[in-house]
Amino acid sequence: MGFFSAIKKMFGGGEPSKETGKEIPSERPSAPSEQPSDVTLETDSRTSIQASVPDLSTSAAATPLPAAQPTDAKDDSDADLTLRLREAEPRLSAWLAVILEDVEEAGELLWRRLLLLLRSLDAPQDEAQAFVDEFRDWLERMEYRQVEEFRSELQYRLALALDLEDEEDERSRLFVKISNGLSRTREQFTRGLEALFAGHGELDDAFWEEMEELFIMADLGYEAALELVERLKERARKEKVTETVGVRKLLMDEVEEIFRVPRHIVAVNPPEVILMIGVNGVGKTTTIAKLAHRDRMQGKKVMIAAADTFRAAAIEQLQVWAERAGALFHARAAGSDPASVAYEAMDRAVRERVDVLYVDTAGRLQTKVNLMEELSKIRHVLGKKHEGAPHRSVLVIDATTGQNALSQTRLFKEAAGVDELILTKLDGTAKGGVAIAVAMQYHLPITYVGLGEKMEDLRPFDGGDYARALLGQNSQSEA
Ligand SMILES: Nc1nc2c(ncn2[C@@H]2O[C@H](COP(=O)(O)OP(=O)(O)OP(=O)(O)O)[C@@H](O)[C@H]2O)c(=O)[nH]1
Ligand SMILES: [Mg+2]
Repeated sequence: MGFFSAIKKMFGGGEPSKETGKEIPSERPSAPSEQPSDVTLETDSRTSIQASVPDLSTSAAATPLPAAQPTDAKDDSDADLTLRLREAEPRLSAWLAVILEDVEEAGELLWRRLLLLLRSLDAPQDEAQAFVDEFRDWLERMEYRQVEEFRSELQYRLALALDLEDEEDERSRLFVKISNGLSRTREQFTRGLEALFAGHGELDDAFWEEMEELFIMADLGYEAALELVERLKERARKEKVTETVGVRKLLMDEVEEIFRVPRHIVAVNPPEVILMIGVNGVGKTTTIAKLAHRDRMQGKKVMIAAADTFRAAAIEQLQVWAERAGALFHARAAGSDPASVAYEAMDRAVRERVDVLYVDTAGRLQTKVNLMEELSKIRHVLGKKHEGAPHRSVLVIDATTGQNALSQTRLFKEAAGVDELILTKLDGTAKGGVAIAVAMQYHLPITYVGLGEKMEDLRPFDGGDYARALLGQNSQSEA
């Protein structure tokens, strides 16, 4: 749950509350505080704390803050801003528009406004301050100054913290992102489809054959292409579609259906343990960092274990990411036994009452046999230390590898077990069609997609959005 989720209650479902501070629950989860890497934290991030209900008329008496100083809330401009926030549409983007008005770059004005926004939304002061401090540190590390450089990340962080990711606003932002990421795939695919529809009026054998070729070219592979055409024929028969133009809708429905793989729900006894697997260079480490970032923004306590002990540089890379995300980190020197690292990390994660443990694994072992043996050893020790662990084995696949994704999935599924897939590097590839093939052949859910190298570029996968983005529909409104 987002740590400012109380605001949902305030603004939930309709008119913004005109009486800020009146409909506030007395308890809420505490904010994620900065967790320096490799430091034992005694606090449990799930502990509820007593809310200190801010009263803007008296908050001048608030404790002074270490970094960005809150302004005197009696200040006229602040009162005016608070009023405008209350009057704004109860949507994140609307609130953001209000506080970013006249703000061009990072600085005191921005920190003040952010604190004001968070406090107006009844975030306890220390949580608001932690949010602002973390964000300011991040901007410094990234060397971003202009609002346009960080607006999107700021909105993403607020959405996660406020538990507003399902909001329509965020969903359409995600759709635009997926749609942009898939533009090259779509371009190729829709051009082929248009030509196909233009060249044939009726659903005859020649039409279906050409469609099959088109699917093969879109990186579905032979088997999946064949199967997809069969399914479309069946749909056309059932729905009595006889003209080629009607096939677009059938295709959209079918693709959406393919992605509707039931998600496996496992009863989790915390810490939830997630094992990241996949071949060399697909994006395992980066994806762990992005997932950890999401979890941290949602107030979870996270640990990352470097069970990729193959190169010293890989361990250092992971440590840097862990620090950036504010996650605990567990590693041993390069060349150590990966299973021992996993075992120790598991032990520590239980003792330190971590919510989520990510185990990063190597992608580059000399032989497949080695890789698979090592993975099963890691799985074994995790399960020995903590019942049910790993709760999820996530196979990371690089979308740019196209057809190769299919053989990787088969190999890992057979040898190591795979519960779900994350598809990375969808931005800019023309091979996004491979997602269909993998989901169709292996009946595995795709849970997230990587749409770029930034922290906010990992987003939950939505089959419907993906189908629409792939097949050239520009809006999700018709959904
Ligand atoms: N454009 C783009 N690049 C990505 C994405 N995900 C990861 N990358 C990049 O891919 C490269 C490899 O990422 P890593 O996370 O190191 O991959 P890995 O699987 O851990 O690699 P090994 O540990 O060597 O097996 C990095 O340069 C990442 O920035 C994505 O979604 N889009
Ligand atoms: Mg790695």
